[in-house]
Amino acid sequence: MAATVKTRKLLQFYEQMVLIRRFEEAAAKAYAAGKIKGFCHLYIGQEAVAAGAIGALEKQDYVVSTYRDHGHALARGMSARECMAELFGKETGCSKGLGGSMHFFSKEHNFMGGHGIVGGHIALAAGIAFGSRYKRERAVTLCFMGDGAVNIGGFHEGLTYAALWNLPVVFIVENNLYSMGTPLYRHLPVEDISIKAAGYGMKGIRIETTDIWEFHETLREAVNRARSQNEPTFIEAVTYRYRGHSMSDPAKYRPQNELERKKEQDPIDTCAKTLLELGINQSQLDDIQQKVKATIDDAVKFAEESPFPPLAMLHKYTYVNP
Ligand SMILES: Cc1ncc(C[n+]2csc(CCOP(=O)(O)OP(=O)(O)O)c2C)c(N)n1
Ligand SMILES: [Mg+2]
Repeated sequence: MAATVKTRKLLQFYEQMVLIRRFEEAAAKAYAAGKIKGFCHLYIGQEAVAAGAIGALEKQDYVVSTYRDHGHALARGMSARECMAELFGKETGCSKGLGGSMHFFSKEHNFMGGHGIVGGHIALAAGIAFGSRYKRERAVTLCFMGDGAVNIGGFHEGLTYAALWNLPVVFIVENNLYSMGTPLYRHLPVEDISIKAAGYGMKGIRIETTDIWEFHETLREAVNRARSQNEPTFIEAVTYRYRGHSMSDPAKYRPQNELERKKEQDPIDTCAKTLLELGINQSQLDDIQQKVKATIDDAVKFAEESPFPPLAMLHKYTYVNP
């Protein structure tokens, strides 16, 4: 790929990752101020996975996410306004204020949740991929999950059918080394999760990097395979979350210095370094930071000023209205 194309794409990735991080920092602040209720799981540290993977998709493709979904939604192009308003429980939110942090949805962006049940969405992703193959849409479904999801029944069901029926889907395990406070070695008998793919006759790839370009290239190949050959792929992205599992977790279970060591390989810093090497000036990166700050300030103001949904909405989406 020509250097200029790479630079342009990397600049986009840089902006997206900064957007996700600033969004999450603003969410943490609003949560501490009591403006966001319920669960709230932040994505800080994992930004390269969302941006690098979703950056390989086309408009008609689908994304299915977990309860740690803010970064995926933003990378998919959902606005900071509609995402922040959803966290605040406001009517202008992407799920009309009824879903909250764990249940972001957008029909416009083919963003199919936001799911609170660990692993419950994996068979759903296979179903969406089945639907788009059946309708010959040439659409690929990208399904994110955590390392804690791979022991769940839904994982087995989803991967079995994806492989058996040659579905255009890419499964990505974001292995951030912990399920809540439980480290990987206490809930999985293997360290390399990607080897599970062999049991389904599926291609398995393990990638451990905070270099978004390297990750993106891997994803592009997998997405192409799904689109052109209906061949599913199972990818393990080894990553790290900087914050606790949710806002109520002080994350005291980490070994000493682990967080500091991981931060030395920060995905945003790594991307900035590559961009500087490619000839981008620091002032261009500063401009992006300023632009993102304005976007986030605006999103918070929008969320604060938006109305709560009226009481009459309470049951509106409980049943399908013919
Ligand atoms: C079926 C089910 N069991 C338990 C829970 C409670 N729970 C919520 S998140 C979580 C840990 C999942 O960790 P992982 O899949 O590694 O994702 P991460 O939070 O690290 O992104 C658990 C056990 C749940 N939501 N659903
Ligand atoms: Mg995890």
